[in-house]
Amino acid sequence: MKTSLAAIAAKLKNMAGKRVAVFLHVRPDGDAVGGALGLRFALEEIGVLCDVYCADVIPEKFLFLQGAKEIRREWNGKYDAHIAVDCSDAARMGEFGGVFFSVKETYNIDHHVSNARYAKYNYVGDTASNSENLFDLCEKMGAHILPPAATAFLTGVITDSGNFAHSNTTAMTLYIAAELKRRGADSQTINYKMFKEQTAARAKLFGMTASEIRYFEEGRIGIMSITQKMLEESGAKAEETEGFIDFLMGVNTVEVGMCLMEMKDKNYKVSFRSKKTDVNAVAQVFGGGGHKLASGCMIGGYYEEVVDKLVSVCKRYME
Ligand SMILES: [Mn+2]
Repeated sequence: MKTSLAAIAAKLKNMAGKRVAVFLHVRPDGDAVGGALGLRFALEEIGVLCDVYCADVIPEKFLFLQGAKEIRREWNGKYDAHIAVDCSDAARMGEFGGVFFSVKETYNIDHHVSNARYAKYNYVGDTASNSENLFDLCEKMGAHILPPAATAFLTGVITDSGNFAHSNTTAMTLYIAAELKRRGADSQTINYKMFKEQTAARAKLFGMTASEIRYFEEGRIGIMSITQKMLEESGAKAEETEGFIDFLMGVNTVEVGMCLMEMKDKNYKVSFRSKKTDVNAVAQVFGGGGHKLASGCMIGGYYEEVVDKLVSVCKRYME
């Protein structure tokens, strides 16, 4: 059933003294973690007891948020209502996707237009971040938003809007960010934790990688490569290379950027980013896929051969 945010707010307000479980999705991001924690604190402000569940470990970078370490992976309970946040379908909750339906009162609050409306009460707002919807909900519940909740919600707004740089950023996104700042959100710490903080090993690996970017087609194609040797020398972990490709896309001539990660078995994990070329189509040639402007695939072979194949296929899809 489609429900207005005001109707959901009225129902939750009536739950003082009762217990609620909030669920977020697997591979949790800033909007899932921030939104769930902000909602938890707001519910507690109106006397609702609240626990937060996620089937996956919460990444280290979000642990600065108050309450992040209390997010549970072990199911513990009996609750009067279940609320899913930022989950477009129940499968996104991972192993909690089944338990979610074990109570009658289920709520689904999300911002993905593809949302499957799987709960008893569903609200899907087309916002940059789901944290905007949840903040709106808390306002409608008349809950006090204290600084820890404001920081949590603003983490969601900032991460899902790409620090207000993505095209999904609206006047409402900025208005809500201003309201959260007014309520004591720590925007400096959020920015540092989300976009700047890194290990010395990552900084070293980045320098090694950036100094060896290769260009093709008059600079329209840029390739960054990370070898096992570079990982060893720098001491960085493969997952710390997230964001490297965004740096490559800042190079003014680059239309398509690729990041090649050498795996232990002589396979290359390739990430594509594009300013306009359909890199979903390019990735599909190699059995991968994704979105038009961001995709990925795996390719086996010798490094120079892999580069040749990637460049020649990519050229076919460029105007
Ligand atoms: Mn989101």
